[in-house]
Amino acid sequence: MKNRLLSVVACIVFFVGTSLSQSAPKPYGVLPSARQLAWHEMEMYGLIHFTPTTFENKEWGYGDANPSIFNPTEFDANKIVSALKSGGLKGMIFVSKHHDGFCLWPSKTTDYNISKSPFRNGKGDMVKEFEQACRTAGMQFGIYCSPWDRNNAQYGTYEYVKTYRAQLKELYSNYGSLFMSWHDGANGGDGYYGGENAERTIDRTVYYGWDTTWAMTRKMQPMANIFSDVGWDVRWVGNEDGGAEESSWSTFTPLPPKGYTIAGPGFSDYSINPEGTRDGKFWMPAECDVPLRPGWFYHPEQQGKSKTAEQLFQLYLKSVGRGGSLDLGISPNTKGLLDDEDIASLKGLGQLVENTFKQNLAQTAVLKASNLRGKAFGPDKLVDTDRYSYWASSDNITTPELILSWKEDVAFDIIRLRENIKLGQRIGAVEVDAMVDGAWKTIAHATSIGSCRIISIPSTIKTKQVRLRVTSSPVCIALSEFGLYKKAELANTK
Ligand code: FUL
Repeated sequence: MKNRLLSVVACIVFFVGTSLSQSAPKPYGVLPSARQLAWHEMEMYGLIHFTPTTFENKEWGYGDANPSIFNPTEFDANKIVSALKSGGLKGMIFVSKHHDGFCLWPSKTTDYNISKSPFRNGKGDMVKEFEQACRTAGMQFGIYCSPWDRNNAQYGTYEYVKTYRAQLKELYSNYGSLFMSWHDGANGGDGYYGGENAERTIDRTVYYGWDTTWAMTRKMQPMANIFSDVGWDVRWVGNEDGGAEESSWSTFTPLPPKGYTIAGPGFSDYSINPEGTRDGKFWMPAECDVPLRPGWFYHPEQQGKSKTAEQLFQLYLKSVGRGGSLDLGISPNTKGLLDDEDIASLKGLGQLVENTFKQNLAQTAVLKASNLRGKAFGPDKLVDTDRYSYWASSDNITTPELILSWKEDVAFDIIRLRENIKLGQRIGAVEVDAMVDGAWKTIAHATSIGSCRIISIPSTIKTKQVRLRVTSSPVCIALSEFGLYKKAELANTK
């Protein structure tokens, strides 16, 4: 009887112990929403600038261009979208209205819109054409509607803010589910403003009433990430060069500019945006925007100056590889087509990303972890293709190690790490060593892992053993990928 009791107790202890050690780690800090998770998974998308400003060969239209100049006779949204898709981009944001105020859809809010242009004999809706091309290609669609409007006579008054919201309402109502609503902080002051040709200033801290506008965005488009230099979901990286800092945290606490108590679009100290904030108040990862050509709009004199596929791949490493996204500016010419060199660069980028990350060499290694939380969280989860399965350490182990061994040498020059961000951004820093001439040699160091951290190593490493050391973490780890890759070479893209 006593024996039987003892074995029952032992069984209970065993099962409780096992299930405790196998329970998932508690989340850490602020967490991404479903809409942000979906955004992280996209990695790259395009930002299309194409308005009468293209036909004026300017970067900022003044708001006085005659709609009759907008006549792209060879425009085909499907062609542009398929070029983006070949680049590995997963969506596009269409600048539906830029600072010049011209609406690329037949808006009821203003006469300054596409119906007054010769495009499709005044029956066109370019927002619709792009949206449908995206849906057909399996790409996501988003919009940019500039708050600054250099055409509108009422700009600067509350009447205009109502008009702006009505424009957003049209865009949120008629173009399906959007992945992003992109808002810009630029406001240069002067403009046409219904013929006044004047300078108008607004108080950026209150004029647009962003909280009201964005509450409307949430309600009408719950999956749309709100982007701005301090957006609700995604922050501007703080430059237009396409790269975040080496350490770029997905969490962020916005900083008001000197003399202000609050921060918002167009009034924040964005010097902190490239790095974000470790343990920040909000999950607000960085979007790195950069045009493919030198300007956001097409300029014939910039022929031959498009970024090459190799340059774009380097930007991919500095944006997506630092936990953010790459938002690539694409500018059709006056015919409504992309330039051949732009198409070639996009195609090359797509090849480089796809071929580089095709084979994770860590999948062929024997993996040995210094700590196991339980079978459900073993190191094998690091090399499956599920972004959210993960290797976790026990609650009290914050600096575990992993050794990967192969029978033959492997050669790699890129390391990719991912955390299961559903449990927050946990890890503070890692180091990676390779066994070289019988001794461990440190080959890489990184902070801010998050959804994706790519480390590019200047020269190829050949080794039979690699060691990952988590060197700092406030809590146990939840790492979902450890990948070793060899950068691909560019095949002929013509
Ligand atoms: C900026 C704008 O002023 C540029 O014209 C462009 O649209 C860029 C993406 O955002 O702030």
